[in-house]
Amino acid sequence: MSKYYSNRQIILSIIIGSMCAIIVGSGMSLEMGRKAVNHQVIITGFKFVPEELKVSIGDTVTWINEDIVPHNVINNKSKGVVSTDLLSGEKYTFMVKSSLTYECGFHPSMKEKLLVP
Ligand SMILES: [Cu+2]
Repeated sequence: MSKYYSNRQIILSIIIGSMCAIIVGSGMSLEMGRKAVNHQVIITGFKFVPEELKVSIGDTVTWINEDIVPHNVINNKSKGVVSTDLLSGEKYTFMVKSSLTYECGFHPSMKEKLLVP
């Protein structure tokens, strides 16, 4: 009886172990299949250029302020602060976690849309 259970436990652990290996292996191959990309958004003339960007989760976006006035980046919905205040010539890099619209906390008419397909 105890031998039966120990054999059964061995078989179960082999099956579970194999399933875990398959899941981890497929996840790793997906990760290895693509490289994170850095996208640059120039802030100029009170606009984010480009105003709309197709990105993938894990990519980074660098906002570069080329205006002479400060700008920043906040979450359009939550109004949570994403970047530091960017003085002229300063930049800030952010890692994409989802599709979102951003805006400038000082100038809410400035919008930046990051689209994750
Ligand atoms: Cu601004």
